[in-house]
Amino acid sequence: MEGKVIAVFGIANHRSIAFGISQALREAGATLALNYQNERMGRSLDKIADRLGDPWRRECDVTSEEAVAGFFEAVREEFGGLDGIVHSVATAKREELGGSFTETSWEGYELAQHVSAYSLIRLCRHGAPLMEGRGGSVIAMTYHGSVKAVPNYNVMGVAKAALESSVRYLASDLGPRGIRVNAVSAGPIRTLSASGVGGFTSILDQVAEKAPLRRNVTTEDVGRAARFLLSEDAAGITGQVLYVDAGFSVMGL
Ligand code: 1JT
Repeated sequence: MEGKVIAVFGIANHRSIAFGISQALREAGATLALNYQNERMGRSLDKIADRLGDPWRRECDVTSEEAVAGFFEAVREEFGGLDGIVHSVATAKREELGGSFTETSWEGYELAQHVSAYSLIRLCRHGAPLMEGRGGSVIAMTYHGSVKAVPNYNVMGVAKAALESSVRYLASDLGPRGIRVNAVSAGPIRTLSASGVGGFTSILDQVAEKAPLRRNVTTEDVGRAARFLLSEDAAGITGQVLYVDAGFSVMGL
């Protein structure tokens, strides 16, 4: 990944999936451009930035068209172009990750869709011009609750279904410009987001018991798979969802 510039969206702390991906990319010699959502998240990113070689970073709320345009303009000024984008951003109201799916509010649905799914389209719209003619690669993080009804995942499952479908449409749209778009479907990982989910420990234990590999996945596992999709080794792969879940999703019972 030497000489490649990759924009990574979604590092909240050292437990973040985006942090694991960033470390894997850096180990392979990539140059990183990171976002943070707001000033507070910027300060928490400052504390772990040294572990990623103090990379270039800029505030960018993915729900703002202007902020995303500004981020990629700044990347163009700093690096002159871009080779990849990592989308590892999602939000849902806590009360909607649990309880009755039928009670999902429009506000909660809209928020989950905007932050977790539509934002990928926005990143591609503004990022694709910087990747033109460089064989760009985009990845987005997803979860199996997009294709199966997983208790409590609720509104996020619908947002991830939209995200995975968007990956296919973006792959179709951007393929002729030499840009690949894929998703990585990770097994459950204890991140800051997941810590707000009731019963998450039990979810992790059930996966470790039932998955073919008899363990949970780590951000390092996900990081290496993500790096593969961002690299030339995956030059023939686009529009796919690659499962990194210790095999859990292939089990029938
Ligand atoms: C969000 C959260 C997106 C948790 C997420 C997520 N994608 C995966 N997880 C972990 C998870 C959560 C549940 C689950 C399995 C995995 C929380 C904040 C909003 C975004 O249920 C089996 C509920």
